[in-house]
Amino acid sequence: MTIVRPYGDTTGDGMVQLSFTLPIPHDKKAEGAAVQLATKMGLEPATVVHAKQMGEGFTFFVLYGRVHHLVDLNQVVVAERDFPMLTPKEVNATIRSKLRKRVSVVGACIGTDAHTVGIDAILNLKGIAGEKGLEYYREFAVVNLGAQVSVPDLVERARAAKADAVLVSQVVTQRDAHLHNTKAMSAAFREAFPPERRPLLLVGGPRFDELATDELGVDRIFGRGTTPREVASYLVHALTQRTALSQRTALSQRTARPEER
Ligand code: B12
Repeated sequence: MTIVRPYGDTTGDGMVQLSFTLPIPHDKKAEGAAVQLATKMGLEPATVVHAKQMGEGFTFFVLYGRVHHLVDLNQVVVAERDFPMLTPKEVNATIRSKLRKRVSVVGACIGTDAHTVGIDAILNLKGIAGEKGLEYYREFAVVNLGAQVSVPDLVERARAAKADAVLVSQVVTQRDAHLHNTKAMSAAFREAFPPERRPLLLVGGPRFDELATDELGVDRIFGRGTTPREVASYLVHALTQRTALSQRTALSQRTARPEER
């Protein structure tokens, strides 16, 4: 089955639930306004199932209604995982055999963002979802700079730690802060390092589009529900590929005939 539609009470009935806030006090007219908005968005018929005033002059709504849209699964584009998931043991063994040095990782929340729980979940020993963070892996050397780190500081700390990878978390998305901060961060690293020496740039947070790597100038974007093992597996994959590429380049330069050099 490649065409699907939402399900509420009976299979394929098209029923969905939608929530939003309007900047008006809660009364009958506000509920009518909510229905009007939902109808314009394609819910037909739309019903208010929950409305609650949130402070003065704002109302939060939940509406339930039918949409007629179909989803074509053949046209769904997502960032598929294109690297193998490794166990911690395999990660450590691959680093030892293929990279032959510990992998230096520097992480931070940048800008004014103080939401450190996400980056801590990935880096700290404690980890998340039953998985230990990167500090648990013998072959990762982890520096976690915590909250509200400026981009120039991050660049300097990455340089001092000879970082192979920089992991940045951005949770606050107000006025697209996460996008602006990430672009500023990737531009600063590109300016500060020659391409072959620039650390891998990973950014994560619950509201990123994982397909936006080119636009943001980063190597990989990790979204909601990321686990440390996924990040460790990606790092091993990307760094071993990078090392293999630079070894091939060095070899071809050495074996090139003098007139080609
Ligand atoms: C806890 C929390 C706080 C705590 C943060 C404590 C701390 N040390 O982190 C405190 C109370 C300080 C706080 C403050 C604020 N908060 Co707050 N906070 C939350 C809350 C409830 C949970 C966030 C969280 O911890 N999630 C759990 C972690 C594990 O999930 P995660 O961050 O998504 O991380 C995972 C993935 O995204 C990914 N990941 C994340 N980063 C990275 C990085 C890399 C490199 C990788 C690989 C992966 C990765 O992996 C993680 C593990 O799976 C959310 C609401 C919510 N329910 O989500 C609001 C929320 C994030 N906060 C919000 C706001 C507005 C604020 C304040 C501005 C409020 C205010 N007016 O003061 C301040 C801002 C402070 C600041 N300067 O940043 C809004 C953000 C809205 C927006 N989209 O911009 C939210 C969504 C609440 C809301 N609905 O309004 N907050």
